[in-house]
Amino acid sequence: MMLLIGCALLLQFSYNVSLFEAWKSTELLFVVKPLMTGGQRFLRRVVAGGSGDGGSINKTGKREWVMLVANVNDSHNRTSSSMLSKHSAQNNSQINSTLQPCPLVSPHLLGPIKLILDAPASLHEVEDGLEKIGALPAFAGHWQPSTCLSHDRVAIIIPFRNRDTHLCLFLLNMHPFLQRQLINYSIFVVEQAGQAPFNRAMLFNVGAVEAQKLSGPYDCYVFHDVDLLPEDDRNIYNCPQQPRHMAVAVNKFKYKLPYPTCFGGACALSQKHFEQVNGFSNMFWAWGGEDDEMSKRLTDHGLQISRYPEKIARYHMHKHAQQAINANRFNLLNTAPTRYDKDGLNSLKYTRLALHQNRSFTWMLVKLSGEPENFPQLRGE
Ligand SMILES: [Mn+2]
Repeated sequence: MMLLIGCALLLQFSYNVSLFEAWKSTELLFVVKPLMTGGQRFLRRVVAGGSGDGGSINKTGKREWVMLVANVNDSHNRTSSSMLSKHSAQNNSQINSTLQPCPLVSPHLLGPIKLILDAPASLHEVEDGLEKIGALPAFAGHWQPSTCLSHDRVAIIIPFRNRDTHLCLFLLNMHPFLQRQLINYSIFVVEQAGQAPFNRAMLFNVGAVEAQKLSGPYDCYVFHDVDLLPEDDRNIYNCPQQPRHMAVAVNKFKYKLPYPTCFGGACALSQKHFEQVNGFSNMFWAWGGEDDEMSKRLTDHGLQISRYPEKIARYHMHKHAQQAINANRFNLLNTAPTRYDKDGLNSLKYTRLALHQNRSFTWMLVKLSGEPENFPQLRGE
């Protein structure tokens, strides 16, 4: 009993320390409020206005972002779930020595699936829904089969900003999907702080690096847009021998691959290949080009892009407004080969401003370095 209390105190303490470090390192003042009472939105943005209520000061002296509070549990529950995950991790490592490898084809696959597309009102609703079907992870969006040993340890990396509803739908659909595939996985949501154009590829780099630090080693990364949902669970979320482009047939493009070198939407890369090509480029701010750069980066390193057939790798993309376009993307693409070895993982600079580990995902807020000076120039098209 004393041991349990000791563990609880220790875990509670380390939780607070990690948050405190985030505060200290950025000199931001956060107020983390327990949310998630009935009907409240799960990702409540506390608009920075008054002193100490979130937000940071940008170069022009304005508060430039709003804090996202993704807290489900009060501190007591957080401690319990941390303990649960620790215990299950111990149990799993004990079980692991006797478990057989999972079957190469999971017996739980359904093939084409009916997606849940009705937006839940809150993360509470998402997690309640997952709990009802036994698909809610114990901690940090991590799950692994208890009856067999998974072949891969997969980190699912989701770049994020202002897409709360899409994230709810992603979690609700993807947890049961991945569990049917008997994947050992964790979901990481990497939110870009500030007002600079979105840098999807750089957020992928950050997510992979942070995943390794937080709960690695991972053999495999699935880099995934938050607005995409796979429609067939034979589309396995692991890393094959060669990098895999996953979002082959998307409703938005009439379920056809738009062009042969396409690498957009969702892709899977092993840790080995990801390191071999120095990760994604960090230089693509605003929409477009970063996926083509990775496509080129892979083939220029002698790798081949693999794909499931169009009838399996089908995706639903939620409708949304077109994002600001990077008018400079073709120039960047043309000159990319000269930068592979200096633009990527080895030049990645960012600050992690906050971290929160929910039951259904790990969320982090990051400030990216090297933001372009003049944002409007990027919106040239
Ligand atoms: Mn989209």
